Amino acid sequence: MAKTKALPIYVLNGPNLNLLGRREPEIYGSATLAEIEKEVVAQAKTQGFAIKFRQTNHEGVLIDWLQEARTKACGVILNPAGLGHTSVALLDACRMLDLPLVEVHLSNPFKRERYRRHSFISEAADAVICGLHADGYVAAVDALSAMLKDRKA
Ligand code: CA2
Repeated sequence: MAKTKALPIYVLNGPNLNLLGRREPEIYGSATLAEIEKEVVAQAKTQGFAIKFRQTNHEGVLIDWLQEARTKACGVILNPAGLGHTSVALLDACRMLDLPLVEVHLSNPFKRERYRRHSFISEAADAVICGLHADGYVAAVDALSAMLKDRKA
């Protein structure tokens, strides 16, 4: 029987995260998104997973990628950025995933403004990691990898 290639983990990033590393390092850390991608790819490799790492400033694009993930990914790591606090449409797309989902925030939203304390995405996420800066993405890879290996067992 032909061996099927394992599907990648999708790492999806929302609005403004393309500017990471240039402002507010005390809140978000000093790594750029490109540096985070490198770390995530390296960590995933140690766990035997490939990564598709993307960022968009557009809600609809993020929804398209989540819909794509349903058939093209084995799991999703999502930093919804500001959309996590506002978007029911993004939550609906996450609910339709039927794949393990880890929500990541670089900062700790609970330490910040009140309006950042609620995330729609958390209602659909299997795990939420926040406040670890770039290390949170690496932790998310480990968490997702453990969930995927549990599912297989
Ligand atoms: O802590 C996170 O990862 C956030 O998802 C980042 C969002 C914020 O609205 C959420 O409350 C928490 C903001 C992303 C903005 O990204 C930049 C960070 C620093 C410099 C430029 C952009």
